Amino acid sequence: MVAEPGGYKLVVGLGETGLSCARFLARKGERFKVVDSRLNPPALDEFRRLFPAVEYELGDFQVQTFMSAEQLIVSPGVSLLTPAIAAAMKNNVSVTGDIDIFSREVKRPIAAVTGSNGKSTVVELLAAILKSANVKYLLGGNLDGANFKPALDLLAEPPADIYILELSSFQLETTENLAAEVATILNLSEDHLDRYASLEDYKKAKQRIFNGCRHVVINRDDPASIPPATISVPSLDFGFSKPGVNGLGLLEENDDQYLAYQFEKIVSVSELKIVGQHNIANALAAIALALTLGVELDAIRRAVREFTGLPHRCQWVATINGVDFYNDSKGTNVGATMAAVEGLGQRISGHILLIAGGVSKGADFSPLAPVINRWAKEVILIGRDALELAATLDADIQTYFAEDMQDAVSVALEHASAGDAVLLSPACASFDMFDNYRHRGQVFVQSVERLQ
Ligand code: UMA
Ligand code: ADP
Repeated sequence: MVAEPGGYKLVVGLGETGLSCARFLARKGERFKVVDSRLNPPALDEFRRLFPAVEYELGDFQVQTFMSAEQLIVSPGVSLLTPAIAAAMKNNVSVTGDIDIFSREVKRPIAAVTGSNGKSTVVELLAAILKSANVKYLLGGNLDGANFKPALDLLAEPPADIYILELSSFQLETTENLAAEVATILNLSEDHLDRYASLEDYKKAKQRIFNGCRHVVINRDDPASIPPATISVPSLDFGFSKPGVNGLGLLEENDDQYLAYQFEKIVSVSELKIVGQHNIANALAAIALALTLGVELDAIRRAVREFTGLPHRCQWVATINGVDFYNDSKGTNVGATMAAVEGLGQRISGHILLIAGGVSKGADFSPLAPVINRWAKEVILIGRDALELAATLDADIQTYFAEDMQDAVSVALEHASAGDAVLLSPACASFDMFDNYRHRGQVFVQSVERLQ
């Protein structure tokens, strides 16, 4: 779209995405303004330093600023239902997001990964596989941690052969035609219901990942991962059953299970350094993506064997008096905590003492109760929605309301026996008590260290 004389693009949000959009627009020599409803958004100082001449508005959104823009570039943290955005859209102002812009600009294939859980693990393992195959890749998008990079910042680097993107439903809402070489929804379970009216709306946002794609990877065990009927492209599937000609799965042999492609064994489950059933699914998904991208099995094998997983995801922290402590602070929704409890429960001789609670994001906690009943002997509750979580647990599950993380780990150790495991997997967001899930995980680790 050609800008009207005096027209401007409006970057909505001044967090990491907004800043990356500003850098991108500046590289392109485009005229833009920035707004953020927060009075002191996180990227403000950096923005002022880099773009002292660019106009910005902070605090309550001014509808006129939105209505007068040529295009809105909306950050993932801002809902399209925000009144100023809705009004501008009604007035035919076009709306885009950083991933949409990325997909129009990039000249090389994209491997795109979304899902409620496992995204970061899968994209990091895929990156490790590409590295082992000497493929030049760049990794970015929603994932944070050591390899955090907003997608548009990837375009400022020398081009890669493959761009791996972790994508959230929020980012996909503003993405029209991603046209990925390969796209996958790893799984779908309740999350972000404070932003979506229903699970169906959340799924619809995720399914936009398939728009214009050339291949798909499907989770046989989760129908929500199947693309809509309008998408008819070659696929590979993965799941826990025996693989067919079209996919990956588990083969049983000599008392061990093997991750396998068709009839070919790749690695045995006992060789994996990542813990739990959910991580077997993650490894199968990453292998399916790599095979779709043409990577040889030898390179895949090497990388999968060596991959140790990411911090804050079912990460072993310490053993005290025969009790293991695991940090799964990234377990921020019910599905994630169910997977972590089940995965760990199956591996230990004793029981789990689960530390959970925080901000529920509108979730229904009830699916957790049967899993907790089966694998846990006590739930230690923290945070704002602790009572709500406690109300869904069976009466015979012991519960304890902790004052803070130190209290939680002390009580857990007091009530645990050798062979048990203490697991922090909150099923909730962290911002009532902590800066983010990483901070929560760090406080857990420090609290455990103080017990020693
Ligand atoms: N916000 C306002 N007013 C504004 C703009 C933002 O109140 O005008 C609030 C939002 O409601 C949100 C927060 O500020 O709570 C951050 O929003 P943002 O869009 O500025 O976020 P960024 O800093 O750009 O970070 C985003 C992703 N965050 C979200 O989608 C909330 C980051 O994912 C991502 O790494 C980054 O872009 C780069 O792509 C984080 C995340 O928590 C890890 N993602 C969610 C998840 O994984 O569950 C979706
Ligand atoms: P995401 O990037 O989607 O948040 P991560 O790989 O960071 O996913 O894992 C976050 C948490 O989700 C983990 O700590 C674990 O509790 C859970 N988890 C990981 N993979 C899966 C999976 N395939 N299915 C269900 N839960 C999972």
